[in-house]
Amino acid sequence: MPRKFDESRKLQKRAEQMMPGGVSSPARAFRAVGCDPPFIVRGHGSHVWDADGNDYIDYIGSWGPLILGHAPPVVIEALGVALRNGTSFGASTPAEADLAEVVLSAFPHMQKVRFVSSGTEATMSAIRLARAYTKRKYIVKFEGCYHGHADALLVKAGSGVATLGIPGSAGVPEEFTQFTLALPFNDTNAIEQSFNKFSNQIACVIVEPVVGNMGCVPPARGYLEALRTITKHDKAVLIFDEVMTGFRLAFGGAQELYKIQPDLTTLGKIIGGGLPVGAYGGPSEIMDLVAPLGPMYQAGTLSGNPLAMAAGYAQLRYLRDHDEIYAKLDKLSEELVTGVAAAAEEAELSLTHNRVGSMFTWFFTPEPVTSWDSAAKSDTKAFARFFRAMLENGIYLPPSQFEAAFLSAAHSGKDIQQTITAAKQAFVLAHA
Ligand code: HOZ
Repeated sequence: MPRKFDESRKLQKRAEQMMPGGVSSPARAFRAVGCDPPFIVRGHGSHVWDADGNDYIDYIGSWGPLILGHAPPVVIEALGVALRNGTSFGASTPAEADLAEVVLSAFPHMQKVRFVSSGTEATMSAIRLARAYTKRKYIVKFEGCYHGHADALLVKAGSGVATLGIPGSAGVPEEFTQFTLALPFNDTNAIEQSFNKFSNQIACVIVEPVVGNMGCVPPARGYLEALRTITKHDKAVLIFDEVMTGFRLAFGGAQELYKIQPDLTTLGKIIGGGLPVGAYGGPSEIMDLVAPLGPMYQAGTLSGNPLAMAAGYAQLRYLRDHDEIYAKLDKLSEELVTGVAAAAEEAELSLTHNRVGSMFTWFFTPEPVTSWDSAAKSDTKAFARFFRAMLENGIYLPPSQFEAAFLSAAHSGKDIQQTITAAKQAFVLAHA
């Protein structure tokens, strides 16, 4: 029996009357996959349910935060306790220092951290701080990387910008991006050339050390080391945007996995346990420029919100005390990603699969995907057919070729086998 989506369609129509595209964030509108989005009403463990009662195995996980799955008891209990005391005070609370302590323990280069309310705020503030510290104007970012929607960063960006084919964004005057240099990811020559041309003028290089926003793209061997060497040599700040990778690829994020220390790190997603949070941090020498200690201004009414702090602290403490989770995530993700790739091969479809830990993407292209140019060669129409067939089979994937999927500690071997079986059927349809 085909699934019914009547309730979700009704809800979508209602939302469209009042909200652009019916959504609060463009990627959720499912525009790139040619179907209406299911309206999610409940999540538990590895599953979500929509308004029509359809059940899905979820590989979005709220786009990364839910590393323990939906509604993990440890987070729900901590939230219950915090909630009874109130929702927001706009004042300091003990919970901020609790979360700060565990974040600092995971990132050895960080001596201080500032909490904000989203990843966008974290990256925007880290760049302002890098400029304040170096007294330079230029910034380097990479094509297909996405660091939120601040004006200067919406240049050749990934995520929804890439999905919807919007090259930059309307409403951003070119003067606002004149100091943004967008270079190809994984290309050491390009970065060397830029530093030669703009020597002593580049404030920072910001990078997703493992990219999640053009689909999952790992760094080439030696690439992060090269970024570290070049930035150090030119006294530019190296910013690792670990909003996705922090506490996901390892407790200490991509920088622990690849053993590279950046100057500043931005965080979000997992550190909020599913509530809105971001953070940026680094050595005191840089962080002490942030107001009220220094002249770099950044503020927020809901920054350090006690509910977000409590949820994040509960989730991070659980991860710290259950380090074995990372090996389990790695093993199950490998089983899933290679199982689906083998099903594609059986169906004589050439896919490329990229995976680092529990972040992964099946690209509908036979060629290796190492940069935006190679990701963009994917057959997005075939991806959309695959996506719709998977959804019909009860598998909820990111609705874009250019977004990473995530596995959680709540996923089971049974979920993985069910997903591989669904993929076998979907590949037959994706062929059509
Ligand atoms: N920027 C997010 C994915 N990379 C999408 C967030 C959302 O639409 O919820």
